[in-house]
Amino acid sequence: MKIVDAKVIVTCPGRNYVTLKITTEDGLTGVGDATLNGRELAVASYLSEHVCPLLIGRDAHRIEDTWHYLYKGAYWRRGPVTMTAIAAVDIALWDIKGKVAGLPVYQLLGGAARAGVTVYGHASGGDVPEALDDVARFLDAGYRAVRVQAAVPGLDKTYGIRSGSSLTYEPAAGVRPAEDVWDTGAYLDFVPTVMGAVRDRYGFGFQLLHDVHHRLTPIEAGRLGRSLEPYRVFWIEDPTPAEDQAAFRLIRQHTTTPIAVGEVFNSIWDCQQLITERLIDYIRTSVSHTGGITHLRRVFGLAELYGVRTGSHGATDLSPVCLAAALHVDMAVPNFGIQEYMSHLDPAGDVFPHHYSFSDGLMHPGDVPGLGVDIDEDQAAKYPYDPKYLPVNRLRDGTMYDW
Ligand code: CS2
Ligand code: MG
Repeated sequence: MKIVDAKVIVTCPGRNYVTLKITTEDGLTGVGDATLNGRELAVASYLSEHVCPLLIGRDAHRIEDTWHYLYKGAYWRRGPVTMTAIAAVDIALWDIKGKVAGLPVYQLLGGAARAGVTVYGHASGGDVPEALDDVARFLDAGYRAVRVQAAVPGLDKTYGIRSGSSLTYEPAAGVRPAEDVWDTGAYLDFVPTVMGAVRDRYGFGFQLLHDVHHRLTPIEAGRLGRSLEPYRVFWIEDPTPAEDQAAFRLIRQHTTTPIAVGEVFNSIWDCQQLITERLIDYIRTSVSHTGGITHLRRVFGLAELYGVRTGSHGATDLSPVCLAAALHVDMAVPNFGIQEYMSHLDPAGDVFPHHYSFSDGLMHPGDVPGLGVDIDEDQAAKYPYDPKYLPVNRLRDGTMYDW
């Protein structure tokens, strides 16, 4: 089944997305997410200049061979741009294979290992009362897991705080990176009061999560983890810059609070030490930044051997195509943990018609053949690319820091 067309569609329905659409000689199409927040055109160019021409004439059925053709064939290996580009091809080919087989992709991955995919939503607030009220919105909507972020007193801006009436937090804002100020001491003193207030108000009948977003040193992360133990958080996420895998040995010496890492990773080698030394409890690699379904299954398979569960990234900058593919993988993996779900900004739903659904805290990818998501090119054309950058952080003395 030869590939006769492969094109990159860049659109901005509420935020920028990059989508690869592959068409076969039979007229079947498949879509893959190639969005890399703040560096979208790098992946779009990698695909359109260096990958799409090589796909023409290849057999769409040969997913594994195509993966290695693109991975080994690039010579220069790994990295977020390369692995997001390969992911988009891989996801699109699994979409096509599902359509040929007449099955939803999760059936090709071993079938349903659960009734649905437990997801967590993002509650936040400009202060503790606001954050507590926002938690109620998610619990009332049926979520069984809620991530809570609150603005740190004394800081002008804090990661993860939604503004206005939007249901979604969108960090990529300015045409140049906003420069935020960070204060670790203020943060470490404040977060336990937030988690304690949540448990005081709502009890322990749901999973409570928090994203540290790469901002602590290992010993600070140990201190935070220990301070949160009374509140039984489901995980602290990205406590320290994830590339320093050995640093997590120090965190583990100081706390039993579970740790989730991986959204900035793009290959199994990025997380091999964290998994094989059991330095984390959840691996957050996403299907669209980690080489697609083919490679993500390898990461999750390694994690299963070491008792590490999945907890894939699912912020708004991962498109509805990514979410659909993630849900198919989540349905089938044995060591599923949880899936992040931040509803996409309007009018993304007009551009990406989909079959996935949410009910009673669980999501399901749907049972149509393939991924159950598509891109409406006419709608996509209405929303031209709008360059946006993620913020940067500086300490109060101006030192560049992790955002
Ligand atoms: C965050 C993301 O959802 C999360 O866990 O870490 O919002 C992250 O900041 C964005 O995906 C960056 O583009
Ligand atoms: Mg995160």
